[in-house]
Amino acid sequence: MDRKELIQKYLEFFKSKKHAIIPSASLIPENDPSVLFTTAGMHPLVPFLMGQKHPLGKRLASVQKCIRTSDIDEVGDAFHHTFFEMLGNWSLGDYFKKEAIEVSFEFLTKFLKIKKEMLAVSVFAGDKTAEKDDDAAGAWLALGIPGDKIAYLPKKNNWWELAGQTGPCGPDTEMFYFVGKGKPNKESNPGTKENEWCEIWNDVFMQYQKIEGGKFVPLQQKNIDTGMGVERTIAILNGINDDYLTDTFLPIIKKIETISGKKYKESTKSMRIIADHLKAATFILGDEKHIAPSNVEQGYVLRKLIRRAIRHGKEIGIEKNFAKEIAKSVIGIYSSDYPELKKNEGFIFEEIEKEENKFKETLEKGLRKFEEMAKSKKISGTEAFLLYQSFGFPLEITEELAKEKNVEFVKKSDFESEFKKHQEISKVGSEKKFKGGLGEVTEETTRLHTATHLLNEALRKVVNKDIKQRGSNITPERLRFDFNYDKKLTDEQLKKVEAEVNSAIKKAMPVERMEMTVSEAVKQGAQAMFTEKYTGEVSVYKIGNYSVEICAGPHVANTKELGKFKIIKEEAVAAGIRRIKAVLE
Ligand code: ALA
Repeated sequence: MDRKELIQKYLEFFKSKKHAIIPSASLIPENDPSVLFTTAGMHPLVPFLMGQKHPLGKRLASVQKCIRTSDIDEVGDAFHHTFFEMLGNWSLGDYFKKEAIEVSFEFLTKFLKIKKEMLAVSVFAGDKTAEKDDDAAGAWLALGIPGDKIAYLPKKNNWWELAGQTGPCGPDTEMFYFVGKGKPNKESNPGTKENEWCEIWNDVFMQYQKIEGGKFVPLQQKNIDTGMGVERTIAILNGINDDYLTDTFLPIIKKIETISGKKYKESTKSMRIIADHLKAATFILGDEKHIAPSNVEQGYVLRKLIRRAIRHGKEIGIEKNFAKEIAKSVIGIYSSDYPELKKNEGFIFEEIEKEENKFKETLEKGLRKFEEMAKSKKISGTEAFLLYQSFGFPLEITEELAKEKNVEFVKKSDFESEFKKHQEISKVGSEKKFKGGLGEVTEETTRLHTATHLLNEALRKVVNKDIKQRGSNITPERLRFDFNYDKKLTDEQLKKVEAEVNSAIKKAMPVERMEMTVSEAVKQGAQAMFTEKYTGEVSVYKIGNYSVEICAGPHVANTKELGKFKIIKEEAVAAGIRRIKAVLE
């Protein structure tokens, strides 16, 4: 069975069980700045698990693109990935534990035709928070899973919540396939012989909410949240104990073999890291949010992934640029299901190659510097920070080099504190940037604020419809506006933008303030910076029929109050981010 067939079977099966199929959401969570990436199919569904009504009903299913950076160190083995696809089905206060387990079992044994003898499960062992899950175990026993194949495990294994967050959570039951030699022994299960079992599916019984302070309170509705890893399931269905040899990876591995002239068998770990990291990078770049490599947030994860892949490319003897070729092969596998990859192909190729060139400039020198530092057989956090700052080595690369060369890492915490200092400096910068100058409300700043909304819209009209605000800062003298765009604006484009704003000003449009929920605002086409967190009603400013934005204000009452708009500067601030400074005369 191949990837497409599994996805199709899963979605059709759940459709037949009256589930509505929902599309994969963006890899960058909407309105949730506390996590960088969508890590599970439930992530976009949090409000609905908390009780909000979903427009498509109480039963949903999807295949969701996910990024999990917590497993980044494990990448290199046969089953761990930073990017993966998750199949999931949800009950929003509809069916619960027994039915969810029965449906999972039916799909595994009847539709995927997995033999019962090859399956084992784990259930929650119980603690102060919730009791031992005898109900789940009972449901498995009733379906014919023998008692010795049911492992009772603690919270660490059988409890699911979004890492580090408050929100819906609960005990779970996990389903495993036997990947040991021959047939499973009587005493083997995921508790006793962990290495013989590969987890393929997780049914979470979401009946609690984790609140501030780490306490758990019952949710008003009992939900089911499940997740099945596409790559792993395909591997076991084909009797291969290696995800990288399934159709989700094989074309990429083959491409790496051709480019390097080496065999997968000999360079397994490096090839897996290259394939995984550049697949994840291609998906992040290809997401509609247009994230480019940088030193903060998602951009930094992207940078780490690309750079680590480039380092491993060098390790297996690749001299020329190769990242773009790998991205092409990723797009080849996935673009029919994720059209955004094809649509953003130009951006993906340009950014991945730019990052590769940039890192290659310092990689050689950085490796020499590392060798020099490593002579003492010790490397310190401060030295690692120097490698980061001067040669662009993310900590993970230095750590990996140290491990490979048997060099001891001492006081790694020094790296973290230096890095934090560095990040705090940029955070202070970004806080200032996002404040929008509201600390100082004067007639001038109010006028410039309204002009910023007009500029935001004008850029989309005149330059590119995908432009989005990435930051703004207003002083009484000028406005500053940051947005995503990967090229310098030409003089002609700048003139057009200026003229567009001035013509909007001349239309003497009224500026109206309204209050509504974020989803209503989005429905009305409101612009919003996704990094902001909104709860409840938000304030929305509408300028005639020209612009709608979620914004705290303040604004003038009519655009005719603005006078003449003039751009004084256009420059780059980071990869893929441009800045315009403008004044009102
Ligand atoms: N949200 C659950 C998981 O990711 C299903 O395992």
